[in-house]
Amino acid sequence: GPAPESAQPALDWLKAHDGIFGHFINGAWTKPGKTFSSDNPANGQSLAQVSEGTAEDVDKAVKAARAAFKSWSALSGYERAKYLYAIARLVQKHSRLFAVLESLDNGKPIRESRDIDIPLVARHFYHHAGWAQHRDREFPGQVPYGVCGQIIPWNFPLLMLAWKIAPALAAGNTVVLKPAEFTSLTALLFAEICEKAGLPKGVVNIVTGFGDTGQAIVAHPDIDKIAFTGSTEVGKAIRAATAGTGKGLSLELGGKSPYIVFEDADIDSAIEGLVDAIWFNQGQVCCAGSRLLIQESIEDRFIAKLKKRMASLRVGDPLDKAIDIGALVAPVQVERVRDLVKKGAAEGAQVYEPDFDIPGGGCFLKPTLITNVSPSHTVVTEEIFGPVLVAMSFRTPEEAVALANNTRYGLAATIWSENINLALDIAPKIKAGVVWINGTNNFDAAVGFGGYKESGFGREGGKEGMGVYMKPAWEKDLKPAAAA
Ligand code: TXE
Repeated sequence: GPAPESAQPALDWLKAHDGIFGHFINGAWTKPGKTFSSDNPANGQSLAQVSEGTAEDVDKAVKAARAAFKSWSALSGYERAKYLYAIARLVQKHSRLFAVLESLDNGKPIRESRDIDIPLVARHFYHHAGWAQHRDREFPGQVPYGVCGQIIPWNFPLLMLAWKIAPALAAGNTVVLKPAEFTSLTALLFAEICEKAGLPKGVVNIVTGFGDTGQAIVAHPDIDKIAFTGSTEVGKAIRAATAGTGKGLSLELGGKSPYIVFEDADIDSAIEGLVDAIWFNQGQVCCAGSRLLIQESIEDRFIAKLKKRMASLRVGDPLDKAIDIGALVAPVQVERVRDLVKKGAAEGAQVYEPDFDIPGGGCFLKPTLITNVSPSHTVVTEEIFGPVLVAMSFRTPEEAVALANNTRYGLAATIWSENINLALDIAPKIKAGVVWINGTNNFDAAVGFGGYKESGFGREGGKEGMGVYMKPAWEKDLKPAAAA
């Protein structure tokens, strides 16, 4: 196969920073404080030391963002757009470095970081440069919140940063963003991009750290809005912590999305879609099609084909361009996934893994299929967030809808059928933020993405996503009591 992608550009960049990072606050790097290691999950080696953000660090960042808000929000939309365009172009210019750094830090296949994550990041900033200019016409009587605290997960580190920062800036807010502790590095590289783009100091502040740093952001009295993507558990805690404070809030949480295949589906396409739905990014995707619902009449044939396809998936070094599945983000995530699969087996499920070797010494797992389950089984109800598909069958479209909706989540769904009338009849009956028909994982910066039920609320992308960063002008001078 082709030679693996070279890690060198990323290693050189880390070396240029002596492998240790402070926070990016008010347009400058702070002196590193107490640090922790950011590891490469493919081999366990440390990539860099990253600082643990304290409440004082967060406070400094909020003060910088508050000071910057006045002039940033007073710029014309056209002027704000120029910065967003500049950021987009710089992300493209440094896309190889970003992609390699992302794959080293997160474990995702280089093909995905290079062809999906990083291009979508650039696309997101380009798209929102347009929104900066259309804001006042499309949102009459609305103003930006002010300072936004943004907390993001590790599964799409730079892309989740783009989903948060691009609309916030386009609307005229300033931000304090905390990347996930496993994957801080591309956020820190992004800080450099902001410098290169000439973004006024304090508009974007990056504070690294663990959950307690996130808590300090959520608790800070001078933050006007919190945006969070991560686990449902932490999302609930954040909602409780912000209740009654007057802070705005949007949450993008977990999922257990159904992938429904009807008997008249194009089976080969449905199987390729399924590979993308559940094995893309090692299954660490909030909208992963993790619950296969298959019509009983084709169940045996479909499962046999699926197993064959699973046996041809290649698990290996994330920088190897020929692999399909890289490393999970961290040992703790591997353990979480293994525990859930064990629980499934203990509850009587059948667990299938293809018979091939995977690399040792890293966070690698085989693609896994779980069958012989009932709706109450843990593996059916819980988000696994790993390369594990759970399959169940149905007889009628009504039963498919009932099974699809039998979840506390509501983020995404996929329907596969050659009968478009059937697909269009089913789609609106499924309570999910997005329903894909004969396709899956289709994202665009112009389309709002988000959930129902325990998958959260608020949308990211498009006009709906912009709306999440604006509030009625009459609220402008109202302050939460704690900040008054
Ligand atoms: O998430 P956390 P974890 C799900 C997935 C996964 C599970 C656990 O099922 O297996 O969550 O992952 C910060 N206040 N998803 O533990 O803890 C944290 O530092 C404020 C689905 O990594 O929610 C990180 O920056 N912030 C999800 C971010 O929250 C806190 C993606 C997410 O971490 C905090 C990730 C606190 N009390 C996990 N505690 C998706 N929807 O895509 C932690 N954080």
